[in-house]
Amino acid sequence: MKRSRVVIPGGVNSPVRAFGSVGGTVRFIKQAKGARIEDEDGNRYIDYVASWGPIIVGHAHPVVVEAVRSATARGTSFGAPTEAEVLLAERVTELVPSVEMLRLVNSGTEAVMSALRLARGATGRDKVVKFEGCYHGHPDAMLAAAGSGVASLGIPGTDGVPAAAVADTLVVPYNDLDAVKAVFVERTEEIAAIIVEPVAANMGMVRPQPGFLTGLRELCDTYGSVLIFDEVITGFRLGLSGAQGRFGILPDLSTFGKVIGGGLPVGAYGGKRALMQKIAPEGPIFQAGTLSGNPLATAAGLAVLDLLSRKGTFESLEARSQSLAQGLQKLADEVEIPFTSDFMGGIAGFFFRRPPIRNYADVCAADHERFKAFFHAMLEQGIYLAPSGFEVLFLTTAHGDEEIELTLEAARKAFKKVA
Ligand code: KE4
Repeated sequence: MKRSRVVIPGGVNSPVRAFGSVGGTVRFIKQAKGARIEDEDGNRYIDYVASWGPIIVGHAHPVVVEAVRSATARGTSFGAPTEAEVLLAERVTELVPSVEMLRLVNSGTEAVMSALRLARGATGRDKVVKFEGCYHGHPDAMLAAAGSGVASLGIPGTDGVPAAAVADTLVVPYNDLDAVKAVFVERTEEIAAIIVEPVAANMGMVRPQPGFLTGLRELCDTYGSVLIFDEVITGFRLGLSGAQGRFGILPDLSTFGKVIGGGLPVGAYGGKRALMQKIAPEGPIFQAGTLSGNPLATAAGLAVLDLLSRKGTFESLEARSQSLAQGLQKLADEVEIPFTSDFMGGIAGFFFRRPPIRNYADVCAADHERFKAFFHAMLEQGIYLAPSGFEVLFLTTAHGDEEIELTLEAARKAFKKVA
């Protein structure tokens, strides 16, 4: 880490990798296979980061490796359309009912940035509503901290973001439909879009309360605003049609990433044809990218979607998430530690506090010191959890009964240690 800090800020290429909230020694990963990663010192771990979501069929899956290898042999990038991009766009439009057209980009951030620009261009409005604790990558407009009031205009959440960049971002508590209604009553025709993680997974896992997503859909219909589901994490991880398929709610636009690149750089945004046709070169709203639709990433994405389409895949993936979440809950209860776990599709989450956990304030009130101790007690037993209490556990189809049993055995000891 000392060497990498000399040439890379914080020694990492994305802040959460630096173990900032848990401390300790960052592991440099040498290789991975299935549900396991191996660090440069030869230590092996059962992996629940899974590259923060892209790895859903396990690391180095032979079908994915072969797809990327053969694509590479035909050239790595052309800057011209390829059949693979059409195939991937067709697959996504088949799998996700609300998506009639799709544009591929290179990251979730780019997908969100582009979707916001499209919503603003299509409506001629500037304001955007987001939810405290939801993360949508680092477009300036999304780096708004919640202001003082409940439905306040955003204030810069980081240095380098001008106040003007977040002046049109309204930040409200997750699951607080009344707060969103108040914003629309006050600002009626000003709201271009609501952007929401349909299941929040960047403040740990927080489910939408019954009626919350439906309420957002109704408000956007009433006021002519664009409903954007940020499915960069939930897309193709909660099921082949993502969160929108599970909840039966159709957003106007969706953003994707992670899984559809199979671990290679991909993002995507898509939705109603009438909206997407406004994107250049078909329409007047500009968006571009040198490596968008990259042949290697599209090959990996297509291979992963084919593997995920196999019968029973999501049922068994969710069964493993369930075993893990419920097993952790049982072990925490046995030693009377305040603990809440949850799961959905290929995601599991937990907090060191009792329910209810409805929003960012509830998550902040969890015992993050105890999380830190638990994280290390698991890491030293070969279980690699996400190094932050504001993240989730990402499972893969390579996490079998053995991996879950080993994880729960380690957790039994770790809970005793932090009790
Ligand atoms: P990227 O730009 O990192 O590809 O995607 C941004 C993004 C957008 N929307 C949602 C819902 C996301 O979760 C993300 C990125 N997720 C984080 C994990 N919590 C990426 C990890 C990291 O920043 O290194």
